[in-house]
Amino acid sequence: MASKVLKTFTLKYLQVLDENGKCDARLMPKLSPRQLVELYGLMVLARRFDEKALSLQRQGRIGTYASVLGQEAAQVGAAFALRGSDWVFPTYRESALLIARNQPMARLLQYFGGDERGSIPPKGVNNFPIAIPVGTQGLHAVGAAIAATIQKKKTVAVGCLGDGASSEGDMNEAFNFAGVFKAPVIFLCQNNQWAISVPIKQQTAAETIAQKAIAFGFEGIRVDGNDVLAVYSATAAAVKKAYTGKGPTLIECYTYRLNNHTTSDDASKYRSEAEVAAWKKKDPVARMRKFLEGKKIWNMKKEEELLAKADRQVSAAAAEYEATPKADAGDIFRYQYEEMPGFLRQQMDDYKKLTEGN
Ligand SMILES: Cc1ncc(C[n+]2csc(CCOP(=O)(O)OP(=O)(O)O)c2C)c(N)n1
Ligand SMILES: [Mg+2]
Repeated sequence: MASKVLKTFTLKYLQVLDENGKCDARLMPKLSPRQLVELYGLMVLARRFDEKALSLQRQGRIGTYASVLGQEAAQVGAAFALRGSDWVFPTYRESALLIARNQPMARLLQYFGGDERGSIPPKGVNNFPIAIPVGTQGLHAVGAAIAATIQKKKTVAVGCLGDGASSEGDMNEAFNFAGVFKAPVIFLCQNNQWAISVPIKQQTAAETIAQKAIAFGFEGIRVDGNDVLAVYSATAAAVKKAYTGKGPTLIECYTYRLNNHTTSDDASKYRSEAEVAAWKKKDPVARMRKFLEGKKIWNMKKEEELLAKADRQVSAAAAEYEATPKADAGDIFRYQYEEMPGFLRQQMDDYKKLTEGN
């Protein structure tokens, strides 16, 4: 008989910038002043896009939209560590990630306007189409990562997930496959504390999401998801690991969804104003701005120029979207059967009548 400790585990947490924009110089990633400003610019652009998308939805010009407010650092920081040839598998809440991955903003609006052609990535950039089913992105990413290994390509695949998605069977199967096959994959989890109205405490009894990786035999790390430099650093390390055959990483970005779940939700029904106010103080964009100002590479004039430029870019994207001919509504019904059955034709005709003129 024996009673002994077989294994003990530790879990890393990474924060480079604190809430006041003060950095820990020892943890600072090697980025030039130009790159630091670029990171900030991308977060600002994503935030302006988000505001525009919400307003277009209110005007009935796009469909349901999932705001990225508060999660810009988690997405921009991760994207910045990737190459165009790496694969990303986004959920519906990845506008900032996709903008930082050069997905044209007009196409993002087109997608949220119900037109799948908006999913087409720019040449040479492997952005997979947004998938709405929660938890599917992990399996897609692992599949792509294993395929890349077979093809001997130096590629990492990033599967996006939320705290809610970490409970899905699909995602846990993806973790398992990734571990067993040492797949060059990164699970980029944005723990934004809520899965619609389900808080993290009801989602899992685990203290962190990062620790779930340990059970599957690979590394998990929690980072301050409102710190763009921490997310960049952790992702860059995970990319390096994947490229050198050392397998998967689960990165838990500890962050917060400042807005409603989507434009169809009212979060004030299930969470307190005090909670939201506390997280507003940790704003990722303001934090990076303070850091840049502290380094004397940012000032009011540069800020004004950046905001004006972002507004111009977003307005141009909205205008381009509005000027793009709408998809034929019948496309929803086509391509399912070689010959369209009568009941589907009837639905198509009814739908067309309903949407005519819109
Ligand atoms: C398989 C599946 N089940 C349920 C839904 C409905 N649904 C949409 S978003 C969501 C919550 C997801 O929460 P989380 O993974 O934390 O992502 P977040 O929305 O917070 O970014 C649910 C249950 C869905 N889209 N797909
Ligand atoms: Mg969530």
